Amino acid sequence: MSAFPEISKIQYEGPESTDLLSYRWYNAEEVIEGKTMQDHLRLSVVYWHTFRGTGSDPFGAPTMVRPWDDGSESVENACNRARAAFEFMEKLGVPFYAFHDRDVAPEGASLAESHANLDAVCAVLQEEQQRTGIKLLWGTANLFSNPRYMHGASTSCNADAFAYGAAQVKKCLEVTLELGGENYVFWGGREGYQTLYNTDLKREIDHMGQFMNMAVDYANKIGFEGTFLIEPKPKEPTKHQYDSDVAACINFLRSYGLMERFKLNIETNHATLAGHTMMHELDYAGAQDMLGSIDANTGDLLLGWDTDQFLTDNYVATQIMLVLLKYGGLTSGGVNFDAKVRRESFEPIDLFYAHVGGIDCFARGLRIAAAIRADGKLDQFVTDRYGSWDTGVGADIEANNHDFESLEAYMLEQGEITANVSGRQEMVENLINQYM
Ligand code: XUL
Ligand code: CO
Repeated sequence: MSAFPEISKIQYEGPESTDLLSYRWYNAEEVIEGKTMQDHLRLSVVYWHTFRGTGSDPFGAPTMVRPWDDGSESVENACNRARAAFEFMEKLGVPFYAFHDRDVAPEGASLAESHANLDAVCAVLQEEQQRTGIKLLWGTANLFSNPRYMHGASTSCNADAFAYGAAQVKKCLEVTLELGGENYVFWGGREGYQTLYNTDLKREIDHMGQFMNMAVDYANKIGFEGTFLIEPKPKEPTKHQYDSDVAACINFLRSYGLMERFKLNIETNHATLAGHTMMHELDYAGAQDMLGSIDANTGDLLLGWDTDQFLTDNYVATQIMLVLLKYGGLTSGGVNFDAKVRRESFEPIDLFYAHVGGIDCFARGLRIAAAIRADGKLDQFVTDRYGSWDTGVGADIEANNHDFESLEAYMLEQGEITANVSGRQEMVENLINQYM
């Protein structure tokens, strides 16, 4: 039985199309900078929002109408939901999906029962992956919803919560391996604090380092070769999340000897909550060779929380794609739509409008970024701006042929620095506008 009988496969119809259920910019097989759009973007649908989102909020009950879902926590319902999810992804034409253990399968009355539920649903996921060719971008364990994790998992004051979390991640790694997942994500759910008065910060972060090292050891033991990704977020649900931004995550990974096996999964709305632009977070990660994957969404300018909306802003998508192309693109990562339809957009067809728009926004961003790069004016401007480092004293400093003494001698002789040149921010912003 079809979950979306009124929808046929979304087609690329080109920029002239006015059909809101067609792609105007996303043409999967079209080659840009030597790679197909599909391979550049590696689009992915998230299970949690798209198939478990109910529209409930702190002020009201669920609104979503999902005819394929009987609302129960049964394994049978979970299996039917999985089939609906694959029909959705197939009609959208996306190559990947991502899940938490507890979104795809219901939590049981015991850990053993939860493991068994996950195995049962995974058999259906496996079947559907084979039927459609859709692959798992990443798996992750939900270590934040159950009340046992109220103080966190790996950073909990309760050692048993650490142990339970370890057991859950162990199983989730096995399942991710079985389903051929290309990455494994850690988003630090409740790994943070509400007040430092009751918190042993050093002990908690040390525990998190130990937990991640155990995950790497177990992955090596079972032959999971995928990339581990940490997803930075500064707050919500805790006042301060330890993985607060890209720089904090890199510092954590370096401190605990995890740089080899980890990269970052960077989310737009998390970046803005941290007081950064997405472009900043991506560029910082890229500069450290830590760019792994992106959770594609956006916040709302006037709301200070994680609204997880679908991105429709061509400027932000262009900025994202400019940075991704600069650092050689996504490797094992993807553009993962960690975004949800609004509570008022409660009909199944809204899931299509949302994803088609989000996909087209990224496809357009890719096209614009590639045009900017092909034109070369922006690159040339940046290259010229740093020209003083290509010859003379600049080149000598970069080659480590100077120290404070030799630079003092140089400047005493030179007297004053060569004249500065304008940064031309307004001109550069106008230049970007020429491509939009
Ligand atoms: C929470 C968030 C998560 C992670 C996966 O803000 O983004 O959904 O992406 O746990
Ligand atoms: Co996310």
